[in-house]
Amino acid sequence: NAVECYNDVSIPWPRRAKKKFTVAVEGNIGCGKSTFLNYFMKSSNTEVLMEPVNSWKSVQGHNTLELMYKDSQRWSLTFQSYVQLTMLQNHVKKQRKAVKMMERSIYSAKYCFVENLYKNGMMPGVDYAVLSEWFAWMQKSCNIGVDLIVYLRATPETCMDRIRQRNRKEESLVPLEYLESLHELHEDWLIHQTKFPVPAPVLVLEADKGLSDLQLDFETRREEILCGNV
Ligand code: DGT
Repeated sequence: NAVECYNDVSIPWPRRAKKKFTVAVEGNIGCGKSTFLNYFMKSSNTEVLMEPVNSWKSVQGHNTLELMYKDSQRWSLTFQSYVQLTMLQNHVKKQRKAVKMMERSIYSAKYCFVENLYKNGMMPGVDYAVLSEWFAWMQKSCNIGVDLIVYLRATPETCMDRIRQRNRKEESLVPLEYLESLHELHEDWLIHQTKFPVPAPVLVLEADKGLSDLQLDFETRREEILCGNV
């Protein structure tokens, strides 16, 4: 049980403190989160929850991601309230393996994306207030904790190149300024840690490098990333 585990010094810390771990993988659009998750998906004790982008593109037949990019003023609240729901569903989903890895979290949806829309005038104050009330209530009432954040830190220019290469239809309208603004919000939240609470320790991986170099880092940091559950 958890207490025995806590006292067993042969089990590496922090696995000793708690048997199951949740890792949230964060970073700008196009920074390489899917590559990271695909890599760790091969670990037998790890379950991976990819971001529900496909469900955002088809909510009872409506593509909310596309609507949000086409007319943010009109559709931001619609989109963000659905993102918040799908993130909550991932947070509370029963964990069967020792490590649960999530692509993004309810935190980056709020602290980076909602904040960005509001700050840049794409979301009215009243919509921001309603989402903030929901978010505060969920923090108090739901089990949305994470144990580690892996921040894939890439420059907006690298992200732009990768977005262009993958050529997702909805993202054809994403300008560099949007990525720059999101980058600053991730940096404020996870590196400077001045703006919003950080819900877990942050492990930073520099993600501008090429895929094979990045995978070497994944391997070197494997034990830290899987919290000792290697
Ligand atoms: P990766 O593997 O690092 O390239 O990850 P992506 O770019 O596939 O995944 P992500 O989460 O950065 O973004 C997927 C798309 O969904 C992208 O167009 C940005 C958008 N998105 C994700 N979460 C939010 C959100 O909370 N609000 C807004 N407005 N857009 C979001």
